[in-house]
Amino acid sequence: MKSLTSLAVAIVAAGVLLPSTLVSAAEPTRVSLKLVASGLVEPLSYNALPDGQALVADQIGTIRLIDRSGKLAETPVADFTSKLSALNKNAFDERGLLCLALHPDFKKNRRIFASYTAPRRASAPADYDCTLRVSEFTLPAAEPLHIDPASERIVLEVDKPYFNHNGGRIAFGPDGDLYVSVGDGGGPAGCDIGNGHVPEGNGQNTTVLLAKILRIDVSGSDAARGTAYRIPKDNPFADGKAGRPEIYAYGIRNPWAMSFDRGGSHELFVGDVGQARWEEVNLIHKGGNYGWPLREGFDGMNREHQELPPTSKAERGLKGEPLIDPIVAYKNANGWKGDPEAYGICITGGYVYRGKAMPDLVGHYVFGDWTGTQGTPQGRLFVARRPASGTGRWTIEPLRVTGSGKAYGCVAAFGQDADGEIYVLTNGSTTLTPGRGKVWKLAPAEPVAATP
Ligand SMILES: [Ca+2]
Repeated sequence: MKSLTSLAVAIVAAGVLLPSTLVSAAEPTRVSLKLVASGLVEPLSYNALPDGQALVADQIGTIRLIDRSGKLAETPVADFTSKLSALNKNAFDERGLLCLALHPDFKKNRRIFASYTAPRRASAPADYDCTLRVSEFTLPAAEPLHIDPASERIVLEVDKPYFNHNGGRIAFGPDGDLYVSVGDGGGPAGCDIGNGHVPEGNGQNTTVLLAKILRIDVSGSDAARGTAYRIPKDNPFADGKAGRPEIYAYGIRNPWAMSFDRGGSHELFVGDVGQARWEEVNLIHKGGNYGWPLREGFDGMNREHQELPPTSKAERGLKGEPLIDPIVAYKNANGWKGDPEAYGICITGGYVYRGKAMPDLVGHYVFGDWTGTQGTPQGRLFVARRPASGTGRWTIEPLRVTGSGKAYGCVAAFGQDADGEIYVLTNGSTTLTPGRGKVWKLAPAEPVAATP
């Protein structure tokens, strides 16, 4: 049982009582990272195949195979480079090949889904940046494994005004439907403000697909709607009257990343990248409004001065619906300079651990932060522990990495295999620079050498 004494310590700032990050006072849990693959640029998706091999998607547009012996094959399984919007070379970018998802019946149908940023489509405003696209491919079983890029079937497209805040994570739910995370559209001002943003923010505007979690049924197309997918009948706005029928939940800023718990009640977890003050994890419920850009973390939001304490704290959305709190929020070092509890600047959502190697983590949510400090590759790893009551706020603890995997760099994404073990996908720099991307497997701490 974790000590409760450190919980709910209120911080007085600008005369407003702010809820604190919930940090366990316990000694950090020690883990290690075992190197699985290196020589990538920025791996963003790790997908275990049923035959014991795995696919790794690199942001620059390639999908590569890790074979049964653990070797990363040189020849890509697929090369989508020519499908992508232009990327910033040797510089920071949020565009590219973002995520892969195997169909729940992959063993039988070999269907595989990919999300990536494509060039701006002709129907989008001329000053928009790119298109977030979800496509389907087939991975023939014949070895060497190869996806023919020409076999693409475009499933869904969302116009993006700016290069950042794509979201772009995809995952199949226990219901067999495909969930898609979409960011608020981005822009230099942040705060859900700018070209392609409405005054109330895309987060609160249910007539657009930006700043949402979407749910679609990819078992067939819908001729009446002219879509390559169907709308699940119980989607919150399925009739299209009060919002786009694809929407499952809303009020989300930049959902990076999204995962279903393999065990328990298969809850949906989303790490929502914050603006300047709070990074958060949300448990997503159907129809839920998660507050952005009216709220950040457990707090209100100051959209004119993002790093300053909030000027107001909205309790309800525009339809009068309650705004749902995250289960975890931690301080962003940009808004809380020098604060020892400002753990990072950009959350990287992970997975609920369901493996065997670390019994202490089972049922708890392992995640990270891109980097503790802007511009330096110093990511962080954490575990958020489920409250004993089952509901409410979770506690957050740093995971201390011991041994040779210590200098893992930026935490770009996570993966999980069929055994529930977790993979950490890293970039040794903050830019798309060749050769610095690695895949690691989360493992128990290496034994500490006895000191004389
Ligand atoms: Ca929120």
